[in-house]
Amino acid sequence: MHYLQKYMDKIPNIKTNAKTPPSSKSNILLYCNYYSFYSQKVLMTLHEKNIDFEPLEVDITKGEQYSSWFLEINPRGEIPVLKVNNEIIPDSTRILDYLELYLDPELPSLINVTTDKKILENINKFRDLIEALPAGVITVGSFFHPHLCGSPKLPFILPVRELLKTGDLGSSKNLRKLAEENPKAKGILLYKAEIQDRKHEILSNEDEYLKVLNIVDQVLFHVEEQLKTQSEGSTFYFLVTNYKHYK
Ligand SMILES: N[C@@H](CCC(=O)N[C@@H](CS)C(=O)NCC(=O)O)C(=O)O
Repeated sequence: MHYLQKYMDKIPNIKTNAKTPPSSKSNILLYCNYYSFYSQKVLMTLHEKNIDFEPLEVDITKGEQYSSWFLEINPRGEIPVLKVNNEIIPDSTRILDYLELYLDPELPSLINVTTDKKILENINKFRDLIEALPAGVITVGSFFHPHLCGSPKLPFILPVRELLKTGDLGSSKNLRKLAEENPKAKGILLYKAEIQDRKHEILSNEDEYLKVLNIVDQVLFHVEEQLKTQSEGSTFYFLVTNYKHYK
């Protein structure tokens, strides 16, 4: 079973028209896309913590993240975004911290699982290492250099890869155009266009892309080394040693 399937199966109704304000039963909404790495982190956390929420799918392959209604919510035009009542929380890392620290102290902890400072430091060290990996560069770069990668995984079938490649090539130009059309988001979109140019330089150049892959390799080496020090028995849970509540 795909590791996401258990989370996706729980999603009752995928809403595709996020423009329509939901007549929501829940006061927690997640603007997301099920194939986005950053959205997946948040979706898993919401499910692991058993939080009642409503997912609203934003179609990033069609550029829905740059619709004016979405730029009002997040001027960066990025998912995931969490909305709790009228509070907007963008960025997966901020969302995870919000869910862990502020939403409801009664909810099961996923990060602050212990008072042991050494274990917490270790959790945060790996969190930082993994968060620093540029997921978009890694993914889109693999479409430019297929010989460096294994077989692509769903949803990255050839038409999707081609679509995302073309999207990447025109992305900074689009961002600059959008910046002119959306005065409120202008500064952030222009900044994003600059970053996009830099990202494109890296991912389209084989030597530069190989440097990124080497960093991924080093990070995953550390993760594997850590996992080797832990038993895979009933107390095994990612990077946490002997966290007994996860069986
Ligand atoms: N730092 C952000 C990154 C979010 C991000 O890059 N999301 C991607 C989807 S995986 C996105 O929305 N891309 C659309 C775009 O930038 O145009 C986070 O952690 O949430």
